[in-house]
Amino acid sequence: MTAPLALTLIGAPTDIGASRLGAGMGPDALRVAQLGPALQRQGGTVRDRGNLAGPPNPGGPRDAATGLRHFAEVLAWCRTTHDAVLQALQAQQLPLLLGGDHSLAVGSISAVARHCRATGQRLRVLWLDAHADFNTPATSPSGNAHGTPVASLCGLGPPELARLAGFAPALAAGQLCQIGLRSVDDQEKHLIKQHAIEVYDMRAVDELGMREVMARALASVGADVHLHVSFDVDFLDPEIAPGTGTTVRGGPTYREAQLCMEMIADTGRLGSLDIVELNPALDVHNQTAELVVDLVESLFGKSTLVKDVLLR
Ligand code: HAR
Ligand code: MN
Ligand code: MN
Ligand code: MN
Repeated sequence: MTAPLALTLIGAPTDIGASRLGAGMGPDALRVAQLGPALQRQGGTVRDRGNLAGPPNPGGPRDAATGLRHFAEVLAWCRTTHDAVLQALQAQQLPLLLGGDHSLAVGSISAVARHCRATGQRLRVLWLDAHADFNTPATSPSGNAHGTPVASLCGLGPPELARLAGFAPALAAGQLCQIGLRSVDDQEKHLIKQHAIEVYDMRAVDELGMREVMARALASVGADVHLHVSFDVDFLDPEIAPGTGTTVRGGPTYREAQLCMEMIADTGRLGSLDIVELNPALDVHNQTAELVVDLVESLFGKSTLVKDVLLR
């Protein structure tokens, strides 16, 4: 993108879809870690529109009707997120959703899908996560909505979520690529196979290396593509990123994560971003938020290449 980036930060302070509390403090942890100034240093103009408002987390068991925990509140947060992200896109802004848990991605990605349909851009979604988030209420072992957003976006599960974009499915299977998976429930594996989702799990990262994984994931990203990145902080190895609710060991290292972000930046097609599942209550001295800011700087073009300095 050649025009200077105009970024909008949208805080969604909720842990409505998770079982552990604390992801609602994610937006402020990112602000404390100086996300806005870091992005400004990458040449963007940054507008922080503050935090969205939504219902508190009532806790409690699954609803009998939907099979999800406090479905009404999840839906309210996703609707509000959808509207804020769509508004930013329509104002030619690049929205950064600061979660909050990953159920919010139904809201953000539905808005991006709607925007792409209106503008004729091709949408590509990179889902960086230890988990597939492909459960439906019927397959979910927990009833937690943060384990279900990919299924909703693929048209499964409660229609109020699946139809948030105004059409369903919001995403065709070919538009989605998942990277970093290492904790996938058996029934999710069946759904991934059935929908022929492009997946690079950690075994693929081990065998191919992050460079080849990203080359494949980004191969179809040309000038007509709007690239959305949905970055679940538990994508990262817990040794470097302890501040998230559902850590799974064996994730990308610092260097692998940097390369992942740099190769996305190199496409110049990043159009929207979710940063989700950061949980400062589980962190030590906000180090995970600081790491995320460091990686997001790379995602927006910060280069540590010696060659780039010499050529400038
Ligand atoms: N698959 C499990 C479930 O559905 C765990 C989901 C883990 N949650 C996340 N999402 N952090 O990425 O409950
Ligand atoms: Mn997730
Ligand atoms: Mn996850
Ligand atoms: Mn766009």
